[in-house]
Amino acid sequence: MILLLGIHVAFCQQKATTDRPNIIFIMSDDHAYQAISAYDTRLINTPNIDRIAKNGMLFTQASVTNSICAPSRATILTGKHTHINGKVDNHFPFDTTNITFPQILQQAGYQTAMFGKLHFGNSPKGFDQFKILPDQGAYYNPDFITKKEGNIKVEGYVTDIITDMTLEWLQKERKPEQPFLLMYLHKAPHRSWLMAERHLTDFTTKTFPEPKTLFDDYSGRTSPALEAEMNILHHMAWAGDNKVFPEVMDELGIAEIGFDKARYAYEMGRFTPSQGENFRKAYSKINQDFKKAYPAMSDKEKMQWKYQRYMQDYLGTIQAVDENVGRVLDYLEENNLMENTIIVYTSDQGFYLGEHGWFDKRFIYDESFKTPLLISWPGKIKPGSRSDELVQNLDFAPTFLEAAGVKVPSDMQGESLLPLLKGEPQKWTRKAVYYHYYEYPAEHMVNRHYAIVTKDYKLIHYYYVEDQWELIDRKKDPLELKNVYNDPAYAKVRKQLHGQLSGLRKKYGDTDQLSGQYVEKFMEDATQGKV
Ligand code: SGN
Ligand code: CA
Repeated sequence: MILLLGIHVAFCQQKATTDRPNIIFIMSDDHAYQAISAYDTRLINTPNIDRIAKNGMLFTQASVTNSICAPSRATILTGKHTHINGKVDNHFPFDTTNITFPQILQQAGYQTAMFGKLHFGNSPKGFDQFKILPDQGAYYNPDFITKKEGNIKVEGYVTDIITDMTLEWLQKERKPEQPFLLMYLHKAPHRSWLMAERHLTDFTTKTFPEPKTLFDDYSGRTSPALEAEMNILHHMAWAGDNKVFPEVMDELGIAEIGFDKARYAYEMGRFTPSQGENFRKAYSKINQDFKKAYPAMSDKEKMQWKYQRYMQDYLGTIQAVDENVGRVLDYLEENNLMENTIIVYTSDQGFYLGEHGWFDKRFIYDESFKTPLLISWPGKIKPGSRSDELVQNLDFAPTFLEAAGVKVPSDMQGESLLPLLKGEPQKWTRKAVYYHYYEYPAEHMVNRHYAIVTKDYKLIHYYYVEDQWELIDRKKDPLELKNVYNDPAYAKVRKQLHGQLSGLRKKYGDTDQLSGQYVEKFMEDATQGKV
């Protein structure tokens, strides 16, 4: 009897452990939802990423709290807004006294691993294994900082390599007796958009539809949209981004934009001779045609030409992300690992693909404020379901902890997505989200702003250089071209949103945008030109 009881207890413990779901968190860098066919079929077909939506749930209103890389990652790991976790910008180091959800899961018995881009300036805590790119990382022949092998350099294409590492860990290091957290984090499709050799000839000959606001003149909003330096015509580099050969620029007398040729030279310098040859070959016809056309091109035509070049390269990098996500999903299917696994696909923020004439992110306008989010969890999430709730990257930490049956620390600020995933949206409470972007003055010159976003409106405060408010009617003006803040017809809405915004700022503890130790240090760095 005692023996039987012992066996029973052991069995229950074992069951309790294996019942806890595995978590695979797949995140790309700067992946716009417009470039995932589950969201939008105009630009690219991504059958593998779409598999996650087919098996699970697609979120139409997922957003970030601060649309920039490292701050978004800090929010994901801590479940806290920027002003609390302190990761104000891409440069200020992550404060490792923060407690992150992987640390908590590891302590609770999860096996943990991270592969790819983190961008914290320091190594992640709470991981049994990691291989991360230093800083932004390189597309070709990238270096990695690893937990067990020191610093290594791997020949090949970064998206394939990160996936190889991920699969190798699943095959050789995963311990079947433990649930696992696997963070699989792509560098692609980050600037400067170098695609894999196998896609070069396909994508450099494609043509893509232009967005409606490619020629936005920014007249309907306050000054930050006009002052930002992320316009495709004016700020995208000819060689460094669009792959115009530097000697062609010289021949045509085209002036550099930023570190244009230096960045091109840096990328070229990383290639092996054969990779470099393939690259030059793939872009040589484009360069020949450009040389002939350029002297007669109007500004409008230059914008159109640069937009096509941008899309070819950006989407080309996504083709490899999709293929590699497919490799991981296939492995999980073939090894019976789908059943009890939460698979998330998201990006650290959205990205402008020519909307408002822009590339990059940072602003609260939809294409960069929103981010793709697809989650599958067989048996728990109804296949092919959708949610229009206002979820955020802030919510991942509490979601994963709750799914693992671990207590969520009371100072985490997100809301668990479990009710939405399990088809109980009536239990979801959030009706408005809070946003705060800080990195200014800095690259792309997007002014600091904070905001409240509801399903119907955005109330935005650009506070740093000038004091300016914007009110966007999301339903009537989905392209976000018109500030109606001073329109008397919106007086009541404006008043109500101001009240809600103050309430949110109080709730999240962001009462004074210019104070707090992190922000003060950031300001000091910014004034000294270190940001
Ligand atoms: C680099 C890019 C910027 C980009 C930042 C932040 N410039 O500095 O265009 O906004 O990264 O990106 S580049 O000339 O170096 O490509 S983030 O995704 O890391 O936030
Ligand atoms: Ca990013």
